[in-house]
Amino acid sequence: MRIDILTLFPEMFQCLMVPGIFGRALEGGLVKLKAHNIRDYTHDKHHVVDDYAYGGGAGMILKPEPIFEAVEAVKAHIYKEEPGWDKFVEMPVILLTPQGRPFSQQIAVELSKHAGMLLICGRYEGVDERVRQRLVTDEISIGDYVLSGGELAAMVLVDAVVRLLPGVLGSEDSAQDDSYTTGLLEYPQYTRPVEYRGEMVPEVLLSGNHAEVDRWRHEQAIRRTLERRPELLDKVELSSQDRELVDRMKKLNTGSAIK
Ligand code: 6GU
Repeated sequence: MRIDILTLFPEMFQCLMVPGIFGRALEGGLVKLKAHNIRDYTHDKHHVVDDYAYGGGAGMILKPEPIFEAVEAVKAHIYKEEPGWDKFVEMPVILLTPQGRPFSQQIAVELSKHAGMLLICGRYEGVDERVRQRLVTDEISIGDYVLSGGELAAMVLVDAVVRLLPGVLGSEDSAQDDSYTTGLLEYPQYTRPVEYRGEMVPEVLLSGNHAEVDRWRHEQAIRRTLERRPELLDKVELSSQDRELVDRMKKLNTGSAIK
């Protein structure tokens, strides 16, 4: 996948180049990531990218011209450089903004199917509305809190998407069992030692009985989801047995507190 990011702070994306899952994907050529400076697409002497809001008010607004020109230049460059790409290859152009639709695993899965995406990092104070009207195909927010710019949000999105690409995760850390892929939160995990500061690893995990282990984990995942994120249970498909389990847990009132 090819990922192009338009930002006023391209250096921020250097931090993705560290060793790890993402770094491996970059090095192995599974992902090509380029951060472009919007400022490079200005034409005036002072490289001005923002201006006062019409109608008044505090906060500077990102001007439309450098963003339009940056998107057009980057697209033209991609069509030239990437074999098989042209303007008919659908490429999402995503504005990262608190006003966007809430990011989710489902959106990450959708985006991971594209050959490329172009991310525009907005600034909290605002982006000229014509960028929304004429340039972007999607607007995404990563949660209900305010960041000073879209850069960190873009990194969150990029990480969630890239780890879904075929070949990025080894078989040992498959994305298949992820919370939010199964629709349930993860069950509790333990490693050695078997006793630590008086706390024991649950007996069943030491038993070697895989069917029992699977059953325990599944129950724990349901319990944890019920306790912490009950609203997720409404969206996931559960067997009638699991539904009964949930009802029993609710009756025992274990659903009220995080344990
Ligand atoms: Cl995408 N941008 C900013 N500035 N703040 C956010 C956000 C994005 N998502 C949550 N908060």
